[in-house]
Amino acid sequence: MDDTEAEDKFFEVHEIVVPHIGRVPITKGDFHYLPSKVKRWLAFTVEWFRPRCLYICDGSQSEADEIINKLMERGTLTKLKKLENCYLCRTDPKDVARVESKTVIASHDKYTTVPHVREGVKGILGSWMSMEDLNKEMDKRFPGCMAGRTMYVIPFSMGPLGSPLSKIGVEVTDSNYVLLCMRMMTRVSPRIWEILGDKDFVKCLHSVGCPRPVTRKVVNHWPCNPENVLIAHVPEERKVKSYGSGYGGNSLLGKKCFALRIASVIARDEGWMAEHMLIMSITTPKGKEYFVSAAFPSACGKTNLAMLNPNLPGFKIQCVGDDIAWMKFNDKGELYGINPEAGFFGVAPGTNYKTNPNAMLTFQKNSIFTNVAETADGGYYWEGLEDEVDEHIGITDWLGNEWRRGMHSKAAHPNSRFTTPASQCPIIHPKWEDPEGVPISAIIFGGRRPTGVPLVVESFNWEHGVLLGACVKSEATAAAEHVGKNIMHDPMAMRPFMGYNFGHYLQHWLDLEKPGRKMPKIFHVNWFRVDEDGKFLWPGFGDNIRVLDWILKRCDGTVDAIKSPVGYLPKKGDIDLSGLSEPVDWDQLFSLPKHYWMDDTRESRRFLEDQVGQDTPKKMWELLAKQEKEFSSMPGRQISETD
Ligand code: OXD
Ligand code: MN
Repeated sequence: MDDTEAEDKFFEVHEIVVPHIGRVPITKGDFHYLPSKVKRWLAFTVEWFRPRCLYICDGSQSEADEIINKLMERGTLTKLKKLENCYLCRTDPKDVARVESKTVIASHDKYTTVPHVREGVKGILGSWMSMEDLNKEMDKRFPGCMAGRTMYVIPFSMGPLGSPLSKIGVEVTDSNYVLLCMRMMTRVSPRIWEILGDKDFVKCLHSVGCPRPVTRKVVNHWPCNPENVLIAHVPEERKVKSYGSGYGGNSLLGKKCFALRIASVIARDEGWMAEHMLIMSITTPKGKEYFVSAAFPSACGKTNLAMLNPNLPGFKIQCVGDDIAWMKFNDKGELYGINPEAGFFGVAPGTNYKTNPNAMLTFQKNSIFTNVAETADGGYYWEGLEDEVDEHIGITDWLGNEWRRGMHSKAAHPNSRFTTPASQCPIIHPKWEDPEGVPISAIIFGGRRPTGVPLVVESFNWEHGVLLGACVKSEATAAAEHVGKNIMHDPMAMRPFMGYNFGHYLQHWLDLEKPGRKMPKIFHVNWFRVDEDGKFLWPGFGDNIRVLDWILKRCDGTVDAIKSPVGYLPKKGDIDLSGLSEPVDWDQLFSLPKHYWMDDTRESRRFLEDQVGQDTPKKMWELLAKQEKEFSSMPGRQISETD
């Protein structure tokens, strides 16, 4: 510390002087307390973005109240009178989901980021941009992008403050909606500055891309710049640069950008895992508790599973996290996981007291609802609430138009969301913020697979589990810009969130298996199989506990299973079906139609050849070849002898 710095400690600094710009006022916070690395980075960013002023956030309730009042005055937020401290936000209808087509990873060497795809094939496992191109693109966008606006500086921790598994980031943004959501989704606190000291942090730059005077029409008081959206990651520099969108994963940079794309690279370098997974605990009627993590592509009901209301007596579920898991083997070789987030950013449509009562109870207060419909008495509405909201009440849809049931249009946008603090969840696990994390007994993959794929299958071993994860597919989702019902590959449920070459990622998973480590068992589940008439074969939701029960018994080794070419299947009767309101067709649920699987195995091979090419670990080819051989030597049309 030099003399002037020492003197400065005695008074607050209310402005900074930046080269080429001059004095920039600091309307909140004290620049003194920032670590010098942060100060330097901010000074540089201010020079680049040219905000009107700086606002250093502390994550406090009074700060949130101040911002909420401002956003209500402006019309960005509307208070939902029926609930306590809850708000509705309608975005520009052009800014409603993650924009995967404009999401890139930049690196010096292309193949550290994306695999060698087959010539002529468009890669879907990450989109690479050269550092030069990224700099050029950002130079078209970032200079002066915050002119006339406040630059909010948000210090945040992913994971409990000070946990050895947590990581720190700082986001600068010109969106105060982002600030409100970040303080729910991450831990925003001035303590971060102390914890950070002179260590490195993930640098998150975000602008809605609407400098003043605004030259484009602002819709719904939601500034954005959809034509020029770019969400870029530079894992080598631990940086995220996001421009043009204020929505969800595009702008709450702690979530997909940091906790998955950047963190997956950190995890590879440091020998742990950053995954698109929930973490939940299941306590059996005998009082034994297990933790499992589960990866599903977006909008497959991960939040519902994480907060499951079990339909079997005596079971208790508690939620640790609903979207992202950071997991690391400890010195004893046990896998421990934390939820790096502090809130839930859940898909609203389909959520109701039947499908997810715990989520409903979580967001009754202190929550923000984005792009849902509003009822005339100041409540929320979306598809799925038909039985829970008075049918005579007036409804205004997410676009602000009068809406009536039976209309062709949707009341809420299919990707409308609730943002709510995890601490409010009635079944949040007491250890959800334990700095050590929780021990993971099983990893579950799944997807929406209408045909062919059994309700549950257990991998033969860790390596085979990696193959099961690599072959995850699902129907397309509204969480991003995809439309239609096509089945998309979403390996490890990480397709949109990979921070580095997917082949190297598979190898990283394989390398995690080491002598002395207790590898969790790996499973694949499918709640979404349908019969010839398109009717679901499995009731799902609270009845999924029946499948979890079998999974735990397999972890304990208390039930046998049947070996099939795709893994171990339950023996008939080993999944508890007692008390189901309708009988289930076990044989159909577990059948492995031979031709379907011959095609599917070939298709998986083709996918890896096309998309991962020479980067695919050899083990994957061996396992696929074995599977193919076993199916082709199988007699008959279908393998369904599960009893
Ligand atoms: C999410 C997603 O928002 O996966 O969680 O898209
Ligand atoms: Mn997700």
